[in-house]
Amino acid sequence: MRSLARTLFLSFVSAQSLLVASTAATRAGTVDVQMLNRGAQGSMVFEPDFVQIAPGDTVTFRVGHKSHNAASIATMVPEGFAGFTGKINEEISITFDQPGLYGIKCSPHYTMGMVMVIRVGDAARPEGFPDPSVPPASLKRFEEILARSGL
Ligand SMILES: [Cu+2]
Repeated sequence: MRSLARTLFLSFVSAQSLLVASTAATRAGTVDVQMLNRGAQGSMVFEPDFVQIAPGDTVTFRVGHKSHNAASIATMVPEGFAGFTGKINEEISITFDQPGLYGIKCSPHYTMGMVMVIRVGDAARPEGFPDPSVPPASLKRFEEILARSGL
């Protein structure tokens, strides 16, 4: 953030929200997700595996461990979303303009349940989310993520 914009931004936020923002290690509009062999939720995970953002925010997928990628699941994105497929070990940044729920997978570890959910705006859980035809381990993890997130 440039200094003028930062000054303007800082003048509008309270000390408390500043503390929260610095604790979460995020800056406005961007969220980092690590692709990991092992994390707090088990093996082969995106961390965090649930991200809540506002329309126009960006998610950056980071190479925490090697041999992963991030790709949208065609049957688990809002209608009209173009979709994306990162290469293995590629750090990609995706900006989400359209409100809704997005299912994201790691292609090589899809059958091992390496998936996550991005919620843009205050969208409700749509019918058919998660897609019941995704690999069983991924379906199980989607249900866990959604239950934990109250969706
Ligand atoms: Cu993976």
